[in-house]
Amino acid sequence: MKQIDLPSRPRFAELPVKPDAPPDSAWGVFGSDDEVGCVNFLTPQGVVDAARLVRKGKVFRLDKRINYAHPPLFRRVPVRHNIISFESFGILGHDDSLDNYNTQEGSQWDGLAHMGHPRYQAFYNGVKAHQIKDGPDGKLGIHHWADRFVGRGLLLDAFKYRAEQGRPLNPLDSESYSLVDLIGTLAAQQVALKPGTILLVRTGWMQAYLGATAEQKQTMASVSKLRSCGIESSRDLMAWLWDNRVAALGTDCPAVEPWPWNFQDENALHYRALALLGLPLGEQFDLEALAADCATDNCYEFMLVSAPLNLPGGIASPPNAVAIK
Ligand code: UVW
Repeated sequence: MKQIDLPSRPRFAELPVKPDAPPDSAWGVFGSDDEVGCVNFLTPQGVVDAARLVRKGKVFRLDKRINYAHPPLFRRVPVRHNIISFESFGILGHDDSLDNYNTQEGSQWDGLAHMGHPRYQAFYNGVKAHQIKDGPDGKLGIHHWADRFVGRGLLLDAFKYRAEQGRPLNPLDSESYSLVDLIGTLAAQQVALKPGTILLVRTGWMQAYLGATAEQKQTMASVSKLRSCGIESSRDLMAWLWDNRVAALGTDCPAVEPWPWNFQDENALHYRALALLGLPLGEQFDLEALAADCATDNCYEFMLVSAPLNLPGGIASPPNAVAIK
């Protein structure tokens, strides 16, 4: 983790910084070989400042349990957990293994190798698909985040805000939270975005999913039948996130943006965030207990510690994240 001068970085309106880079892209801002994108906004000073947010010793796990979604979304295969006995060695003990573990089966960070841009046929910083797939230590791998994902976390309870505004949103429909909603939530919570914030937005999807019947969950596992709320995919949203030096955007919904999203649409949030800005996207986080606590003490900021898998060349990872207040 290196010290970077956050204010000296270009504003969104000044992007791109390289003549051959796509519009609205941060390619080259952190160097031509950079592989972590907006995670660069997490700095040593940010870690120290985040530690000062720990005041009452409460820890909130932000990942759902593995296999929480039954069946998993997006046709991902359930994990099989095997417990292996040491009996044959004459020892009372076990180890275990996981079969079919898809790093995106549930709570997850999408890494920068998850989605490339359809027009430029490239991932963040111009990386090509073969650079990701060839070799055990592929470009943009999740292992680059293994010791970088610590800083100030901020929860925006947009679901609560919309309900309090008398404009409740159905999380199990393809409705959008707008940038105006997010700014309104910030104002209602009387908090500010600061450089190097890991921004978590509670959309209400996880709560609604957990309350659904087994039959509804079966339907939601179908890619074509799933309907989910999410955050709007607009240029203004990207400018707001970038200009505020947001390091990552996590949510409790399946795709950050509403599902279904149009893979042909070059303006989709996945392309704008992952491929152009290098902004990590978090999905299916469990923000329920954290949101309840924040509503109780009216403190929506905390230290966030996430230790993604140290998997060379990995595409995504369970966040292995805790919020500490
Ligand atoms: C897709 O959007 C296809 O995947 P995810 O939502 O897991 O990033």
